[in-house]
Amino acid sequence: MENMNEIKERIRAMVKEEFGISPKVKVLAFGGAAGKIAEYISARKIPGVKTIAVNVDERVMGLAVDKKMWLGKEVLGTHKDTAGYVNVARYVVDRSKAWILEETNDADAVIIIAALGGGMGTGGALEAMKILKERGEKPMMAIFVLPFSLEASRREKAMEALREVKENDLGTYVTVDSDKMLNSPGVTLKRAYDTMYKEIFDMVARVANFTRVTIERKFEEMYLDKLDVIVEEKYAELLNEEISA
Ligand SMILES: Nc1nc2c(ncn2[C@@H]2O[C@H](COP(=O)(O)OP(=O)(O)OP(=O)(O)O)[C@@H](O)[C@H]2O)c(=O)[nH]1
Ligand SMILES: [Mg+2]
Repeated sequence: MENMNEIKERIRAMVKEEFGISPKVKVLAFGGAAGKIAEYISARKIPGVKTIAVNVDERVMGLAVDKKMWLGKEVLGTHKDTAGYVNVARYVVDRSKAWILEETNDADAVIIIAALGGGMGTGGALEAMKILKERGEKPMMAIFVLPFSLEASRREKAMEALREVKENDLGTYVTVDSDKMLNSPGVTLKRAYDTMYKEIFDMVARVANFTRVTIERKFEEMYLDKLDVIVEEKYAELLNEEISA
């Protein structure tokens, strides 16, 4: 009896997989620091999560993530970076609007990650949120790393970006403050960054899990009776094969 239920449970899982209801969460990481965070997430594999690093900096191509987007060559020419100019990043990302929409089209949820304060992180994230908000309908959230207060002008740029997100209601976001790392003196910067990356990883994992549960629930509501019938049929088929073998 136990065994039968176990087999049916397994068939159930397989049927669901055939229906393609495994969730797809796409993480868009803008800028250099976010690229490193994307690598951290990618190395630890969360089922259903795809990491995409986006930058105008060619070094994005060297990252170990699921996908890399090197944008802006046509705008920047031989310049290697936005040189901190948020508007340059915004312009480049706005030109890549079609790509952003296409890339996120099949996602059940989108997570934007950026360390605010630089050009690409700040401008890229803001512009992408604007693009995704315009399309609407898709769950989206942002995870922002705030620069150290010591980086005064970067910190100011980051706060300005948060104000813009709030005022224009660009989307839900959470912040992870670099200053927090200063609370544990004696800890190396590498260790401190690792703790921060882990915190962000956990957030992404929670979103992925929530997305999976939501999709499964919706699927079960739609197919509940049918699913049971299919499972019974497959189970009977298996039994028959067993008997005739
Ligand atoms: N967590 C983490 N934060 C970093 C790292 N390097 C820089 N930062 C922080 O992230 C902020 C933004 O830096 P980047 O992401 O490198 O900048 P960017 O978005 O690539 O900007 P541009 O190069 O100007 O286009 C900085 O102000 C730092 O506070 C890193 O290795 N890890
Ligand atoms: Mg950079």
